[in-house]
Amino acid sequence: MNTFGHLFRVTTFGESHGPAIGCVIDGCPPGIGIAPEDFRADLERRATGRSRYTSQRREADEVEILSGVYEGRTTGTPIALLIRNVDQRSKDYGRIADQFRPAHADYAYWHKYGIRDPRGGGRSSARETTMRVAAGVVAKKWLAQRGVIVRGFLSQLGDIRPQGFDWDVVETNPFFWPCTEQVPALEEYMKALHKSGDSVGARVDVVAEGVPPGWGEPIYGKLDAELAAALMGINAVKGVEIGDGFAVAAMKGTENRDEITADGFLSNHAGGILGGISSGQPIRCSIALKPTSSIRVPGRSLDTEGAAVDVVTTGRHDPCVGIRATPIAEAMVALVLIDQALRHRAQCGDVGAIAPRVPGGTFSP
Ligand code: EPS
Repeated sequence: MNTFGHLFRVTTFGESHGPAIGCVIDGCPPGIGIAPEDFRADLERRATGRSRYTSQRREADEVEILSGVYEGRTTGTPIALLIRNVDQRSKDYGRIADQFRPAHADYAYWHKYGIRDPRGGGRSSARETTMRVAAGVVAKKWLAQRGVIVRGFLSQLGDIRPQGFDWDVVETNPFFWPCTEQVPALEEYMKALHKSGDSVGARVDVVAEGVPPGWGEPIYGKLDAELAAALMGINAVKGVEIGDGFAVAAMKGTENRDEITADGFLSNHAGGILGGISSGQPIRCSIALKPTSSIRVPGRSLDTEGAAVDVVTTGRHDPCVGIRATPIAEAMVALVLIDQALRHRAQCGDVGAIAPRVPGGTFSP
């Protein structure tokens, strides 16, 4: 399955070391202004080689719009986007082509298909997420025209957590970290990690503000269920929380409920979703990403013949994939939201609230 969404449908294709990667967006509303340069900012945010703390592969990530846009506006027909791969170094993968990296998808791909493209991780590479971000740019544009802003930040790196929060600083450092004072400590942490040849996990939070009440389906296709599936579908994601997430297990009803007054909700434990439908409050999602499996520290495994091997992965790998995951998670949230908005419009005839509502409020960490 390489297609995502119901009315706003995105199909991605391509491998990390193939000639190109791309996507087709079907069902996109007409009239959205889109130019190749619109993709640049988010693709840069996600790209490798933009700081010393990520993979040093250098891809231009220039989007070619092949169809679905005329005179700078979407036409309602399928939008095909293409990015050519230019900096593949497939010899890095020669030694591990017939070995299974512990914790890597290559073991499961091999057993499922009996064949795989090992170069750069092939289809299981984080390179695929480039096209999710590209499709997310179109979704974000449509959402922004309706007052919906989707943005995220790194909320944990290993065992380090933010000691302050300011949206304005998130984009000023290579980690998407919301507290400037801690950035030097993160840099030191990453340098030591790189030297050790190991990798580390991370957590990313995404917030969608301005979502009106009513988006989401009541039983199957709940907004939170689709967000969880979309976010879990990002490579390396092992956990998703909506609102207070797993913390609700230890809560009392009196602590967890978000009381409602004429001035608004008094809290947002629910993460902006009630009964699978947006409440008008900020939507809060959080993902946990596992440590990169491609590491230099030797690990025991098998090769495709079943012989024991010590796997050592060299090459240009991210010591923490979470550092580049913020724009990817934002894109997945935006794709779910546009799809649910269009579904709501199809059934209910508008994308805003029908009944009077209380103010949704803003996000506070
Ligand atoms: C990746 C391994 C590296 C990363 C790649 C993701 O690929 P390579 O060994 O070819 O340099 O650079 O990330 C990207 C190319 C990208 O655009 O995100 C992996 O195994 O997932």
